[in-house]
Amino acid sequence: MKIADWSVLTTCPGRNYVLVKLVTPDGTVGWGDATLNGRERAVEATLEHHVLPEIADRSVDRIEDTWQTLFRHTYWRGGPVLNTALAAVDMALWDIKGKRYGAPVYDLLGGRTRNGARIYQHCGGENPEAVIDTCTDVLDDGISTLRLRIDDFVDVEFGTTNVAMLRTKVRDVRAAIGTDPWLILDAHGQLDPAVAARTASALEDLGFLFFEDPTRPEDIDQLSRVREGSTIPLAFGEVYTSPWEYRDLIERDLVDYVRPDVVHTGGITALRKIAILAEHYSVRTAFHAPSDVSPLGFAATLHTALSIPNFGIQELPGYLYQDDQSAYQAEYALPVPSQLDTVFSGVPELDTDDSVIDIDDTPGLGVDIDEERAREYDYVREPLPKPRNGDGSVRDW
Ligand code: GCO
Ligand code: MG
Repeated sequence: MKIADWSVLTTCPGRNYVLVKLVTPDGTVGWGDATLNGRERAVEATLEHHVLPEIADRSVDRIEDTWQTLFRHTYWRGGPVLNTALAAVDMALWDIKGKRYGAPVYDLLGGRTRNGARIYQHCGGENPEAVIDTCTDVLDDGISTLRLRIDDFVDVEFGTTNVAMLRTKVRDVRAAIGTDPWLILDAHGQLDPAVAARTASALEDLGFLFFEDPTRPEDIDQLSRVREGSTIPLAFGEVYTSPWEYRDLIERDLVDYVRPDVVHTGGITALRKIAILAEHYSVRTAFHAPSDVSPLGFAATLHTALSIPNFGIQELPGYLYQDDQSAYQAEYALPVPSQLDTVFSGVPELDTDDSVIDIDDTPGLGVDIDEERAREYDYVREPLPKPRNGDGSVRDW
């Protein structure tokens, strides 16, 4: 069976999503997510001008072979733009395969290894008091793992910060929520290695599931400094765009959780490759999935999460947790995708009482797109944050 037709659909039901549609001669449709936050048009152009014309007429059955050709025959391989385009094709092919065999994708990946995926929720706020209020609300709703963002507690300028102040404020959160819930702290790669190491040991006794992105993604050696002085589990890798970028992290025991994003690392096929390597080193997954991953990409993430043995925890996109809206808006002031359910149907639903999310046995990825509605929401150019230090120099966000 060949790929008979394809199209790219960019929609903005509150925020931008780029979707790829592949169609077989018998009319089976597969959808993939090609959203790269802030650089959507670059992926759209890659798909329209290069990737999709080249795969027309290929067999829809050969997912791995298509992955290999799109990854390796580009010669200048990898990177966020090319691998996001590759990911969308990969997801759409898995969607088609599921529909053709009448099976949910997780069944094609070996079947369920669990009844649901344990999730964590972002808890943001304009100041630490507001963060505590958000945490309390989220816990009241039955979610028991809470992710904090370093900027809500301290100012990180020039890669450094007041670690003692951070500890005091995080301790206040712990005092307010009690001993049971797990915490996650995301430092967004903003800390210099020495400061990251000090932060890790200062937070060690405060009940962290993991400390996320303590240092910059460009140099994983910086993580060994953090590792040496602390036993806090580390999570890393959400900005990486190829399975190969996880190899040293895993083999050198620099992480406890890997955070590949299904959309940016090359789809379900890439997530599987990373998860299998990680399994051999007892490293677990915490797949990246904030609201810049569409419901379709999130479904693809879940199908993978539900079928691997070393799943750890799953990030929840803010749009699946309604009470999250204010916290989400506060975080980077990014838009809330409020008209999402007019475009996407079959989106996985959260069972808050259990802190887990599950997916049903609809064949394929299980998410459908209302193309007509999607076309009503035109692309809106939304620049990414561009923070500066006090002296005007560039600062990470
Ligand atoms: C996370 C992330 C995101 C990123 C976003 C950038 O842990 O989910 O850090 O919220 O900021 O993906 O586009
Ligand atoms: Mg993060």
